[in-house]
Order: sequence, then C-alpha cells, then structure tokens
Amino acid sequence: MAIENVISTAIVRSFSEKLLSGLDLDVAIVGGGPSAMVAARDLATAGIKVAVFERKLAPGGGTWGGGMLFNEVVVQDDAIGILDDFAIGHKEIEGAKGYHTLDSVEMASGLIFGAMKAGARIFNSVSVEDIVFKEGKVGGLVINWTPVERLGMHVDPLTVMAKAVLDGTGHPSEIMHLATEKAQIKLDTPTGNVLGEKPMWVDSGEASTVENTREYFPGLFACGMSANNVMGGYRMGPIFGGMLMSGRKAAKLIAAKIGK
Ligand code: 48F
Repeated sequence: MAIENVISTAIVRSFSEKLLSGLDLDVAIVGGGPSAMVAARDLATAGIKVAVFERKLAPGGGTWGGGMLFNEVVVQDDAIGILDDFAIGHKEIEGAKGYHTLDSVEMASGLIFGAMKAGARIFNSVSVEDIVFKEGKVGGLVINWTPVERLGMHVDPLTVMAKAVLDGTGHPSEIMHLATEKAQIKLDTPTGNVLGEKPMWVDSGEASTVENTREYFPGLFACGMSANNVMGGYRMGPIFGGMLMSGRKAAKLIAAKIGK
C-alpha cells in the first residue's frame, strides 16, 4: 500500500474505533472548558467511561485568554490541590496570601492533557445540537460536526447514549436551554427554568459556582458557569478555583448517581 493510503486508512480506522467507543457512554460531557476537564479526568480516573464533546477546534473554553487577553489567571488555595493533580504550575501572589497566578496557556493545555491521559475521550469540532429525551429521562446527546452547524447544512446528526449528561457549556447553559425549551423539562430551580447569570461579584460567584453544581433533572447535571447561570449566580471573571472545584464536585455526584 502506498504511504498516502497507509496514512489515510490508519486515521479513518483509528478515528472510527474512537467514535464507536464514544457512542455508548457512562457520562457525556458537553463543552471542554475547565470545569468539564476536571470532571472528565476525575470520572475517567474512577474507571468511568466518559467523553467530552467540544464545539471548537481547541478545547479549553475560556481558559486560554486569561484576563482580557493577558494570559494569566488566578486560582485560590482551595483549588490548588486540583492544579497539582494535573501538574500545572502556580505562584502565590505577593501581598495576597491564599491566591496564586498561573499561565492560562499552561492551564488550558494541562487540563486537556490530564483529562486525556486519565482516559477521557475528547471529540473536538463537534457541536451538541439536541438531547435524547426518552421515557422521562435525559438519555444522551445529538451531535453534528461544527462546520455543518456553522454552514447551516441540512445534514442529519448522530446520537450518543449516556447514563448521565453534564452541561459544561459555560455562560449560555446550552443544554439546560434545550431541556427546558425543546423537551419542556422543568429543572430543579425556583422557576423550573434557567434563572440567568447576574453581574460581577467575585467571592459570591466563586462559592455559588460550586454550590450550584448538581443534578437539575434526572440524568442531567450542570457544572462551571453553566451551573451558575442556571441558578442565577454572580459572575467572577478570571479567577478559576470555583470552576476546578465545580468539576470535581460534578464528578463525585455523577459517580454516586450512576453507582460507580
Ligand atoms: O465557558 P467555558 O470555559 O466553561 P466553564 O468550565 O468555565 C468558565 C470559564 O472559562 C470562564 C469563567 C471563569 O471565571 O467565567 O468563562 O464553565 O467553556 C465552555 C465550552 O463549551 C463549549 C464552548 O465552545 C466552550 O469551549 N460549548 C458550548 N456549547 C456547546 C459547546 C455545544 N452545544 N456543543 C459543544 N460544545
């Protein structure tokens, strides 16, 4: 076989194996931001079959850009253990004990690498356009290529089945909106709907991100900014401890729920 054929055949075969193994999961995570990456790593480390579906070419979500494109972020003491689990470096801020700066590119790449090395699969350039809603329960995701979505092409999607779905889509809470608007699900919130994010209040937002990380409907969990948006929490900007701790909490809750 010509080398040209060897390369193409190997890529198609290897990707097909990966995709086939990603069609029936314990946990399907939507979005590849920081909270999702921690959840993916923790779930995979516990031997749970998990995959992340990320719309963009590069997973990492809002991590890469730091604060206003200054590629540094801040993490507080409570979440430093999670950075250490991923071997991501950090430095305490002079005069602000308990707060650390770190390079946002190292953080994004470290989270992605750590999740994959633990055994999580990441499907990039894949958009989740719908949920599977079967017998009163969220049972999976409906996926398509992002270029198909972007170009508005009339192409039917494929389906991924999962025991639990985690909405890690960040500020827009896309999966929660699909659930309430298309499946007419009443979420476990005061109104049954997404309450919507409030303006900046750093310490409140950091605490509520973790607090609001939970199951909102049978089989449907939220983490990170999505969880905060669902419950009407405050935003917090380029401090990421809450995101990391939210991912860890989501993994624990989901593992307990699916009995693993
Ligand atoms: O927003 P994002 O980084 O998620 P997060 O874990 O972290 C939030 C922080 O980055 C930051 C912050 C910290 O202070 O406020 O914003 O909550 O990443 C969400 C990812 O989900 C992808 C999107 O491209 C992004 O990379 N995403 C959103 N909707 C979909 C999706 C979808 N329908 N299908 C696939 N991916």
